[in-house]
Amino acid sequence: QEYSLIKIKLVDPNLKIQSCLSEEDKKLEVFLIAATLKPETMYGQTNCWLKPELEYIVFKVKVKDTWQLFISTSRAARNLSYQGFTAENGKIDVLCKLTGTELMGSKLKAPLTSYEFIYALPMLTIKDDKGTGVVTSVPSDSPDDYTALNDLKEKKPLREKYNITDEMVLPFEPIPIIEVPDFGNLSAKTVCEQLKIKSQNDRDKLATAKEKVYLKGFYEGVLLVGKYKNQKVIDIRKNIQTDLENNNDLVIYMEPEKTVISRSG
Ligand code: ZZB
Repeated sequence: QEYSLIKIKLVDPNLKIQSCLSEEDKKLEVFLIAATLKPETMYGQTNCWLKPELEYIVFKVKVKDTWQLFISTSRAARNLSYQGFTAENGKIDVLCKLTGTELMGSKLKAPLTSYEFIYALPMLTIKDDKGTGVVTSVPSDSPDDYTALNDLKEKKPLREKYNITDEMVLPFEPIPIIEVPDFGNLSAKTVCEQLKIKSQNDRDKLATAKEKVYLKGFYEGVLLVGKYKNQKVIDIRKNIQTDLENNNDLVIYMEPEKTVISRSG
């Protein structure tokens, strides 16, 4: 499985990370890396999701001859270490370990979105064993993101639990970026309302919603913004991926198939 990893930059130094770094490494840029199959939706990012209790690591990578710091699960870092990003093949230079909670509320700069800054917010349903453990949020087109963002907007105690201020959540509305026949320009919102999804814990309904918008958006979606405006998503996805990569905002990541242990004999 090939994923695009979107580089989402930490705007302010994180104190815990700073305390782990040498003076030299403190000069490097730090990125959360979000795994996605849909780089064309990056125009609609409103926040970045982290799982509060999950452990993330900060590790050193080289992209196009520039050293930088990436944040992901150690599982993803290990995979990246076999894909030419680290000093030595298969070896990770772990500089710091921290939980999602310790990164919550970080101010971030993400590529392509029209919001100048976005924030790291909690999503409880992130899977530990998929992608990087960092998920970028596109509530216009992803039912999971739409519902999780609404949960945070509607539930003040949930914000308070993770020290999320109103300014990090309330101003952020889904951005219309892709027109999908029958679903309009906020397809996730349309489908979540149709299915009467109440919270991010409505897992079955959310799976149905995802299936509905995924296929139709994939084959029939038309981009409404940016350089490839009015073109079908399926025709220009690769161009957006290449543009982001050339601009140093994206790296390509291969996720190996899960090992199947067969019991024979
Ligand atoms: C941006 C985006 C925009 C996404 C969208 C989806 C949608 P898949 O297809 O099942 O492999 N994701 C990535 N990693 C994780 C994780 N560890 N736990 C939970 N969710 C994760 O799912 C890939 C998508 O799942 C990724 O693409 C990411 O969200 C999320 F408009 O990134 B996506 C209808 C979906 N729309």
